Amino acid sequence: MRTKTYLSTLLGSLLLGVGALLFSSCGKAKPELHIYNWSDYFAEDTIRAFEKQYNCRVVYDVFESNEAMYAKLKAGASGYDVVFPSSYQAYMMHNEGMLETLDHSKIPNIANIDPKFLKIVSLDPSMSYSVPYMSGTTGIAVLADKVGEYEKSWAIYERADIKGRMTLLNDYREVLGAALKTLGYSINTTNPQQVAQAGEVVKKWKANIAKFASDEYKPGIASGEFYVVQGYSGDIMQVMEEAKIEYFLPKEGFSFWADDMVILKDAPNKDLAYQFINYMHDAEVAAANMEFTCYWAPNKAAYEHISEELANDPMIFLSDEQMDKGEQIIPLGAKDQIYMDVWAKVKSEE
Ligand code: N2P
Repeated sequence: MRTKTYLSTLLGSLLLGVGALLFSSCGKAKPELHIYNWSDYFAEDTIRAFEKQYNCRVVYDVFESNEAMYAKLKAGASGYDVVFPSSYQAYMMHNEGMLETLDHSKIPNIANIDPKFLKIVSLDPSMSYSVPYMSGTTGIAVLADKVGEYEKSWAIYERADIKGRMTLLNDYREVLGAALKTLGYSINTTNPQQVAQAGEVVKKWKANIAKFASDEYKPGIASGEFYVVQGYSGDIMQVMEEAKIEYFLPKEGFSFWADDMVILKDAPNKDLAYQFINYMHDAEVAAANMEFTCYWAPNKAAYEHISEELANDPMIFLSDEQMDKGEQIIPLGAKDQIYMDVWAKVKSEE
């Protein structure tokens, strides 16, 4: 009995050893690409198709704001290869030496990038450290059935009759920016008095909202929990059919933005990162991502592959007139602190 046990143990170990040998020689683990991105930002098949084509595994983590993403990276989170900051955040990260200078020979598809985008939106028109991914607007979505008559204005947040049914983004530049617009100021002012005034406006709005939310607003309005939300155009469009949702760009002005793809300087798998960025600007891949996300991928080769409906959607391709009412959030360097201080006060005060 003892001998039998000993023998079977020996046999077991031998088999395990052979197995390990086999695994290490033939079953080599696949290379991994670590992505850090906003949620709901790829078509359903994008990642799977990339994994198949490049025989790799993609690990996809999400963040809900530039601030949260940046804080995590600064706190020492390493291991990410490709990150998707908004352009102003990418600019700041580049200034801090966090980003790889891009080798264009490894991204031939950047020839597809729409020059119009580079001219009017990009903060890095030579794409030296970033490649644009998507662009959209930040506006207001309402459940018309619940809200009744309303004006297309940020003043909707003053409505005490729908108190507790509204949300604002959990994003200091977007929320203070909206308040600055209602006061007739630039979204990028560095005048401390103007930002302080905007803080007072947000405090009034805060009394009527359920919460500051950057991800929850979407299922919240789709399910009818929230009636008015500040949100991103494409994310609202993705759920528009689930409920009677209307989206508008407030008359006082709004922000438009772009999110970019960057490679971190300490990225463990730079080759795969380049392949991924290049893949995202394949005309058909970019078109599929546009159809799903309902944002503008500034890829001129993709425009031929999108549906007529999308191509003619004024929420995706803004008219020049609308564009004039929007303002892009730009980096403010050290003056950013003015906003952060006011925001911290708004958030902490009852
Ligand atoms: C993606 C939302 C990204 C918008 N779901 C913010 N730049």
